[in-house]
Amino acid sequence: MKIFAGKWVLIPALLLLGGVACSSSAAVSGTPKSVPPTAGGTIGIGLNQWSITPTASRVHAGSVTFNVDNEGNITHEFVVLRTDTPAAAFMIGSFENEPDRINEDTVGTNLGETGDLEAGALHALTINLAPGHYAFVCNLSGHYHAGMHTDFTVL
Ligand SMILES: [Cu+2]
Repeated sequence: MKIFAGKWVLIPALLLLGGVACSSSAAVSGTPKSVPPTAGGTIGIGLNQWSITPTASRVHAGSVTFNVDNEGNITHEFVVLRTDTPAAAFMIGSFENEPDRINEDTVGTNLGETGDLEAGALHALTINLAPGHYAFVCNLSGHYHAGMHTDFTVL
């Protein structure tokens, strides 16, 4: 009898978890995400085909640690660029003798990057960020073109 009763407790708990997941994903696609209350902080970064998904789109200036998770199934990288240009508006061309990349030397200032991360790899990157507009990109050949870019604001 105890096991049977336990199942009835478990089912509503799973339904509740499903409801929370749905409502949080709906919030992500809508209004601006929450701003951490203190300077700097920690931001999670999900890399995938073909997207870069931060856990927040804004942060206060200071030391920021990006916990980068390659959730995809191929190699990706995470590059932080300080630039006034919207992340989706960079010209695509040749960079470091490879086609279909943006020129990190001209589109803005490269403040740091993870380098190549194999599928499933985790990498923490800490950068001191001043207020301004930033673009996060994966600049492996073809990856920016495919959609691996997002805007980020430091307040
Ligand atoms: Cu990539």
